Amino acid sequence: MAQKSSQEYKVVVVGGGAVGKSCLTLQLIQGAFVDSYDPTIEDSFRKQCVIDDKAVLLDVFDTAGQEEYVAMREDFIRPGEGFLLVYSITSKHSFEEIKFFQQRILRVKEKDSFPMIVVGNKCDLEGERAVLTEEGEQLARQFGCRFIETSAKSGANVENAFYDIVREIREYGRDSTSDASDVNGTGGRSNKETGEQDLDRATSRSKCAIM
Ligand SMILES: Nc1nc2c(ncn2[C@@H]2O[C@H](COP(=O)(O)OP(=O)(O)OP(=O)(O)O)[C@@H](O)[C@H]2O)c(=O)[nH]1
Ligand SMILES: [Mg+2]
Repeated sequence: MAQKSSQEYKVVVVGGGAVGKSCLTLQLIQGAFVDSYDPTIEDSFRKQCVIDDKAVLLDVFDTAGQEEYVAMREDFIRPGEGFLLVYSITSKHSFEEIKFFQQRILRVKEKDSFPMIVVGNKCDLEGERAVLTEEGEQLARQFGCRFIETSAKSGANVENAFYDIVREIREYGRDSTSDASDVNGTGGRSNKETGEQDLDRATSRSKCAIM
């Protein structure tokens, strides 16, 4: 019998300029960090992973944060099945910006909810923190999605952020077929209910291999 191929997930990384979208993507794909800043126009990567014992092919789209390249964004939003809404914990402005991205995604998708995760990056820069963890949690709760703080520099929680969005996509797929009354597509879960347990689940049951 032919071997069952991996389920493919199209994950899109969005957020303002210089919040660390490319570094998060690079850290996931190559396990590396670069200090220099080179604004993205568009990039995409693929990685084979095992998430919760299931083989997965992650298609990661790294989008432009800089205003001059924003026209490209809709081309990424349309095929996207799940979104990382990334801000930098050192920038209140970037935190405010993800509200705009959330709205934009829902508008393009013509949905009241869609798989997303709020990602507070640069958590290694605690001394420069401008957005409290509680503010991130609160916004994620408002969006009805998971929240995670990451550091593309140290690698902290980077895999968990990408794995959690895959979990959101799976749950959204299940909910939309099994429970049409669940309008926010979260199975009635609040972020608080899922947060730490999901992290435990991620660390204990997920592993990744570069293709
Ligand atoms: N300390 C620290 N610096 C980071 C982290 N993530 C990214 N950076 C730095 O922040 C700058 C911007 O990172 P990028 O990943 O290029 O940002 P981006 O969001 O892709 O930017 P655009 O492509 O313009 O939208 C670079 O100098 C990175 O080295 C992090 O987790 N910690
Ligand atoms: Mg970039």
